[in-house]
Amino acid sequence: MNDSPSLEFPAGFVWGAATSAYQIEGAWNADGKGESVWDRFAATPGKIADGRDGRTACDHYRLWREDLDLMASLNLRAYRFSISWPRILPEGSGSVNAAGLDFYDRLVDGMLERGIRPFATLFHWDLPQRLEDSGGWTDRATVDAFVRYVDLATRRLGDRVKDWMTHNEPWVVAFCGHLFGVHAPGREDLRTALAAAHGILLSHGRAVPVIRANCPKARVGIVHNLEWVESASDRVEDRAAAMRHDGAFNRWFLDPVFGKGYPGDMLAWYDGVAPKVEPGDLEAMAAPLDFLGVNYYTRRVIAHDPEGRGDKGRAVLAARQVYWPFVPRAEFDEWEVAPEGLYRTLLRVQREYAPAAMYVTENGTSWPDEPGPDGQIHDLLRIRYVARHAAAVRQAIDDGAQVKGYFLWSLMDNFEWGFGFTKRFGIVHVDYATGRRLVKDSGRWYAALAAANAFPLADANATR
Ligand code: IFM
Repeated sequence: MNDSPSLEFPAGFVWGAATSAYQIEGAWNADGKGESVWDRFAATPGKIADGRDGRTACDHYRLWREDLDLMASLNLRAYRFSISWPRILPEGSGSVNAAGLDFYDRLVDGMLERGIRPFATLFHWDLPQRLEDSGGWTDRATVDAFVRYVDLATRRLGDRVKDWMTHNEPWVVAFCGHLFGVHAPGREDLRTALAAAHGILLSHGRAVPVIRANCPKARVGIVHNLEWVESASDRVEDRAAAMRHDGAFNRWFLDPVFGKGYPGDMLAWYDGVAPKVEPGDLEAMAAPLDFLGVNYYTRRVIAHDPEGRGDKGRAVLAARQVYWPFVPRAEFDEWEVAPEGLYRTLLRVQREYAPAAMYVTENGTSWPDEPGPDGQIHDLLRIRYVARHAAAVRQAIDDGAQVKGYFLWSLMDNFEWGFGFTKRFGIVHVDYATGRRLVKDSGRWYAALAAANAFPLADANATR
């Protein structure tokens, strides 16, 4: 930190870090855990960039005490983690694995002992394989099974965990997993993707009252990955393409949760493949929430393109992404570094959906960080990225967005799904051969921010 003016946050603003079970726990079949779709998918040759899988990952199932100590040493007073459904119900439904529940029981106690507030995500993509075998999210039996799993988890932990998220990024599960085939379960069909999205949103809505019944004073939300979308030009067809991208990516998932049903323009676009909506589905999906979790990483500039340039998702939308050469891009998937998009997204959500509160439940950036000659990791690009996005959050709060906290993705480097271990999002480096954790410069920077509830403005607007 230096002597420049400081950007302060409202008292009580929550600073935390996020992870998910499959990405860090490892112990894929320990103590009675069942197989998940990610165990199966990652073991399938050709699916993961580096050919590796999450069997061991960061070995957090074994090293969780050290990891919680590390969090406490970084002044993190909140931790967003996810619960592995197949650790608790190895077959998705059926018999309960007591050892799985015990693990999360100990983990939650460990957080509370260290003054860390648990934010629990109930589904971060590791569907029990047995449920996938009988139709997965396209099958209403999976919705019923999810509600039972949520009942079990919240009965056991609801006396201590008060902040609950049903799902993480339904768009990714539905589209990456069921249309693009790059995530588990690896299906490739638009109708299936939309049916899966429907099952996920329905399971969210049906789980909300169960959480409230089991957990007095619970604060319940869902986490959506949102993108700021801009049209590549003022041409009518480009604007329409940008509107479709926004419809498919943002509104398809926000509108039903906030009681607006599916957006009419997208229902028309998806004519013939739209999901079957049964009586009561839309009402269930619109169960009142206490907060919305916003995962934000990038902005998209979209142009009309009937071919979609070989990109399956955009081909479905007759659109393509345009990269403006003057906009910086991150290493990961060429995501634009666009903090203004976070600012605009938070204000847009506040204006159009009026959630009671919002958390930025994920934001971060990956770089090929390795220790330098001095044994340290000087990840200045990550510090700049986080500072700029935090400044965007602060400005959005000033301008009326009800944002109550920020969770950095991620606490530590971990298994980045189809990219395997080739991407490092952590503020803590993990040596996968030894399991050794090493705090990066960004970790120390974030710890100072969390302690002060403020950071030097110069960190956000430095030009180098
Ligand atoms: O690692 C993922 C996380 O699981 C969900 N949100 C995006 C992150 C980075 O790709």
